[in-house]
Amino acid sequence: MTKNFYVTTPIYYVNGDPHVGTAYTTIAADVLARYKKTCGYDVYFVTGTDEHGQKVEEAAKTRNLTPQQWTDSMAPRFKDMWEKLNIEYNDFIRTTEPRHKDAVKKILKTVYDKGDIYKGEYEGKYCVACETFVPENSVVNENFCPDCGKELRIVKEESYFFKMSKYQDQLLKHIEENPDFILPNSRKNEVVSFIKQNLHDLSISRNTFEWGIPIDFAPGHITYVWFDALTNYITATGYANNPEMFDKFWNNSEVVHLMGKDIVRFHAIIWPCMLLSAGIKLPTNVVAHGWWTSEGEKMSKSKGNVVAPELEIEKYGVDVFRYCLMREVNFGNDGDYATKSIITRINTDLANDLGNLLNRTLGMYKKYFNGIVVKGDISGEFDESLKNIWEETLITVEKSMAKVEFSKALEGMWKFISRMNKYIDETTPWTLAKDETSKERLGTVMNNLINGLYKVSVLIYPYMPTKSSDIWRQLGVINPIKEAKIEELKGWNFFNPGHVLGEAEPIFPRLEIPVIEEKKDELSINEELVIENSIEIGDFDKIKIEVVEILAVEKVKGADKLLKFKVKLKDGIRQIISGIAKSYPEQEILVGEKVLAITNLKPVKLRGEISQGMFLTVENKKNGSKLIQVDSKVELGARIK
Ligand code: ME8
Repeated sequence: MTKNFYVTTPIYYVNGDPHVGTAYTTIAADVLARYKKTCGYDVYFVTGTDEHGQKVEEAAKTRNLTPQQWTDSMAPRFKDMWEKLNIEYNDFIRTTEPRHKDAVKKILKTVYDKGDIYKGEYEGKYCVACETFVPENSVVNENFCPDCGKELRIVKEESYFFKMSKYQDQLLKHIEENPDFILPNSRKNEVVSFIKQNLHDLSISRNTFEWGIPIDFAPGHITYVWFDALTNYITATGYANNPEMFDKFWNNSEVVHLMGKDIVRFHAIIWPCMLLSAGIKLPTNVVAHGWWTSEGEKMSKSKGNVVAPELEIEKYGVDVFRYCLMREVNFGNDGDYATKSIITRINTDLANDLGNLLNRTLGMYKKYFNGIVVKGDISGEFDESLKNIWEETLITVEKSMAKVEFSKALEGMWKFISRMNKYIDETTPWTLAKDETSKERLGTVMNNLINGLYKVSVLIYPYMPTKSSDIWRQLGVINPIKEAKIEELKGWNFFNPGHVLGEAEPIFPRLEIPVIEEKKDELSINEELVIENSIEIGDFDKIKIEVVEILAVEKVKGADKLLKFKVKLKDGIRQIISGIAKSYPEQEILVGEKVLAITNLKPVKLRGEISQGMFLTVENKKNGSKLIQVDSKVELGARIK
C-alpha cells in the first residue's frame, strides 16, 4: 500500500511581498515533498494565503480598496514567486474561498456542540500586526508587543472563548508520548514549559470589525483570524467537503507542518487543542525553523535590507539559491544571509566538489572510452570504502530527513561526493589508461564514478530539481528524474555496456565575491583628518568665555555699526562695545538676555568708548551677526569649556 504524506507551509499574510523568509519555508516544504516522492510516498503539498483579520482590513482601507480587492491583488504575487522558485505545490489555499469558510464553520460547530465554547468578555491587549492577544505579563515597555515590538491596542469586547485549558494535560501527554511531535527539540522544550505555566482559554471571536468568517451561533461575531487560519490545513484536505480525500491525506497520512519559530506556539498548542476538541487526529510533526537575518541585521523594509528572492535567482539561478538556503544553516537555527558565505558555498560545494567531479568523470570517460560505457568487473582497492560511504550516506539522508534536518542530509551527500573525488585521486585513472592490461580496471573505476554520480543526482533532486536533471542528461539518462526512486539506488550498475554518455558541460560556474562597497556609515569620521592652524587645549583654556547678562544697551553716537552694552558679570558690571547694531535695529529687546562673552580680553577703546570684553556672535548671512543667547536658567558667570 502506498504511504501518504501531507506537508504544509504557513499560509502567509498578504500584507507584504514574499521574501527570503517565506521563500525559505516554502522551499523547505517543496524539498520535503519531492524527497518523499523519491521515497515512494503519495504526496500532497499545500501552501496559501491568510486573508482575513484586522490587519488586512486596515491595510485595505488605507489603499481605498475593499479587503477582498486587496487580497485578490496580493495572492497572485505569492503564486508568481513560488513558480519562479520551482515550487511544485498541489494546492494553493486562500482563506477567503467558500470551501474554507465551510471548514471553519464545521469545526466551530463541532467544538461548540462539544461544549468547548462559551460566551464571555475579552478585556486586554491586542497586537494587530501579529493578530494576537498579549497577556499583561508579556507586555513590554507598558504597551508594546513582545514579538514584533509594535504598540498594542486595548480591546474590550464581548467574545466567545474556546476552552483550551481543558486540553492542557492531554496535549502534554501527547507531546511526551510522541517525542518528534515538535521539532527540533529546543522548540519542544520551549513549548512544554509554556504549557506547564498553564494554558488560558482562548478568545476566538471578534465583534468590533467585519473582515472575517461569521460565526453561526454568535450573531455579530467573526472568527478570530488564527482559529480561521489554522483550520486551512484541514480545509485543503477536504475536511468539509471531500471525506475521501480527508481520509487519505489526514487520517491515513503523515502530516507535517513547517513554519518559522515565530508561530510555533500557534501550531504546537492552539492547533492541537482545536483538533483534540473536534476529535480529529493530530499532525505527525510540527517543525519550526529559525530566523533569517540579512548581512547580520534584522530584515526590515525601512533598512532596505530585505532579501528579495527574484534578485538572488537572477544572480545565482533558482537551484543554487535553493541549495544554499537549505545548506547554510541547520533547519532549527537562525541564519544570516550574507553574499560572501553564499558565494563561498557555491564555489566550494557546487563548483569545486560536485561540478568538478562531473566534469572530470565525463571528460575521462570520453577520453578513454569515447563516452561509451564499457564492461568493468575488476574490483580493486578503494572500491569497498567508496561503497561503504554510499551505504552510510543513504542512512544519514534517511535519518536526517525523518527529523527534517536538511543541512545534515546534504552534509552526508557531500561526504560521498568528496569521497568520489578522493577515489579519483587514489585510483589515478590516467595511470591506468597508460597500461593496456589495466583497461578493464579502468572501466570499473570509471563505472563506479558514473554510478556514484547517478546516485547523487537522485539525492540532490529535491533540492536542485533542474541541476540534477542536467546531470542525468549529461549521463545520457533520458527518463525524467522526478520519477526516480531512492529504493532503486541500491545497486551499482545503472549503465549497461554500450550506453552513450552525454556531453560534459559545466553546470556550476565559479563566482567572484563582489567587492562590496563599504556601506557609508553616516556617523563615520575621518581619523586622518588634518586641521589647519590647530591650537592646543591650553591655548583655548586661556580664553575665558562666560555667561553675562545684558542690563542696558544704546547706540554709540557717530558710529552706526556700534552698540554700547552694560553687562552684569559675577564680579561686577562692565561695558562692552560690539559691532552688531545692524543686526539689532531694535536693540532694546536684548535687555535682560543672557549671552556669551570673552571676559579676559585686554580692554580697548573704540570710538572713544572703553570695551571690557567681547560678545561671541554667530555670523548669519541673512540677518547679520547675532549674539549667542543662553537659556535664562543658566547661571550668570557659568564658563564655557
Ligand atoms: O504568521 N526568517 O504569516 P506571515 C525565517 N499568517 N522565516 C521567516 C522570516 C524570516 N526572517 N520571515 C517570515 C503568519 N518567515 C500567519 C500564518 S498559518 C496558519 C498562519 C516565514 O506572513 C516563517 O515561516 O507572517 C514564518 O513562520 C512565516 O514566514 C510567517 O508568515
